[in-house]
Amino acid sequence: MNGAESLVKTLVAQGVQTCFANPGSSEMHFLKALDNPAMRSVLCLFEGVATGAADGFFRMKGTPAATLLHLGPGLANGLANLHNARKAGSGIVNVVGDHASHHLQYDAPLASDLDGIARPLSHFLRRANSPKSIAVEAARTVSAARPGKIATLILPGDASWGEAGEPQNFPIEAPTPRTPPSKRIDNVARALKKAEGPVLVVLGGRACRGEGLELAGKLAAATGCRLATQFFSARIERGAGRTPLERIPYFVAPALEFLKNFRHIVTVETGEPVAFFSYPDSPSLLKPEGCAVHMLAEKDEDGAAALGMLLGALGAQNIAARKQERAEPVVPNGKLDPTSIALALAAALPENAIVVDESLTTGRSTAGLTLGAAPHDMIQNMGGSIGFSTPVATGAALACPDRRVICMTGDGSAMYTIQSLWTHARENLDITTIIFANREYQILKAEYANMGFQEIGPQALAMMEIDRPTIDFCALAKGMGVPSSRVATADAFYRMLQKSCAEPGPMLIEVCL
Ligand SMILES: Cc1ncc(C[n+]2csc(CCOP(=O)(O)OP(=O)(O)O)c2C)c(N)n1
Repeated sequence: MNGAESLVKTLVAQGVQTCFANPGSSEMHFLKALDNPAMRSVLCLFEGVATGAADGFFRMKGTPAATLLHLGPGLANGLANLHNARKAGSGIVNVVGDHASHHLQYDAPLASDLDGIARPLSHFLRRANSPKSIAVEAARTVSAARPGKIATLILPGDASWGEAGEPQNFPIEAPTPRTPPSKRIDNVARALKKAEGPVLVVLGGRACRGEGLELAGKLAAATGCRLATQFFSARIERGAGRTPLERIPYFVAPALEFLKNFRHIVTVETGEPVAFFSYPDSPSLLKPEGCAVHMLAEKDEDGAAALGMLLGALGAQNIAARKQERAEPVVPNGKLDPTSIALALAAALPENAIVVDESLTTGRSTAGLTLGAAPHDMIQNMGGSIGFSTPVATGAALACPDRRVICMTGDGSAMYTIQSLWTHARENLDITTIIFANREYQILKAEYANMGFQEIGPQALAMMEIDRPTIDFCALAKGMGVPSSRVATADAFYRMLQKSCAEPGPMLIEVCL
């Protein structure tokens, strides 16, 4: 058995059975080893698609997938979506091919400071120096990724082709989230008991779903506190029958307005609200003066356990959780705008859908309209690097083949990683990609005004408009094997969305705004 075979067998034995790949010459032995029925290999036509897909896979499955990337440049192409994954707490195992050790000294064209490129975004970084130790290194890499970290294994050619030891079949323990200290929980309980004025509980991480969400709903019912998330969350379970979470607005002025009356903010697996960007004369921290912040659970702690302990300390374990009622669906007609789009989405969302949201200006202010829709998961971009949604949808669809994925993206964002569509078609994934085609970087126009500029000059404007030439998304979809439709009214959008959800396989809807 060579090193590459030992590596793939170890990955499989450690539970990593999906690999998003964009290979090159240095990974030929790994490719040969991927011919293993226990490993699903998915070709991505750009590394940013591979890393984003691995992010989406982890967000839905909770266990890491692998990526296969080609030396420093291949990894560098994937870094932006690794950044987003890192911020979302997604675990990923990157296998990055490198030249054979003896070849590195000659500075061949693809030689680079690969370790240097990998280090800033990898929580864990190893170089497999010997085929004999590759299995142990691979098992350690998986174990490092499992709790939601970026783990990178550099695979030199000679470690791939050399004679290896046995695969690592016994799992190496991955640490579980820490339980918060009870003293801290008691302090928060005491503060809440004597709190004067409104309390906001801000949830992040795993606390936005499952047991954590249910317990937060109990806390809201018991204490009357309000529940919210930051503007972006890694994954929220929402919709009818679930505890509803408000969303702290994106822009500083409405965020300050939203927060202004709270005297206490309790944070669970997240930090206190911070502005996405800084602006002249505007604060970075958004809490009002005199508001106390109580950290109930840190990002890597068990937020559900913390909420359970808090309910215990308040004697409120048995109360019924606050829940969202089903909203009567309203099928909109006429003009397409953020409200009619959100109503169409709410009416058409199938039970248990996964919504990947990169809708930017088209969807950000109207997400509340889908709170009473059928239960669904919502995935958002935690790292702010656009081009995240179509790759993440790819991974989410592979993680949950029995669920429809709705991927909403601005046209500008879509163009970063449009190659995802080809993988949607090749793998016949149940993904509806909705492109909000306003032919501009609209958010940047708002940000330009937020900086206090009254007028936009022609050169600046040209940097924020993507209309000359007009991008034909239906043609792009056709070229990559995805059926598509263009809609210009709210009712046509609703009908097309519904149709796409009823039929298997991918579909693209270009929404002309
Ligand atoms: C990697 C990266 N490059 C650039 C940006 C800056 N940026 C933020 S939003 C945006 C444009 C988004 O346009 P679009 O997706 O069409 O949404 P719209 O604002 O029109 O709703 C850009 C370029 C970014 N966030 N990430």
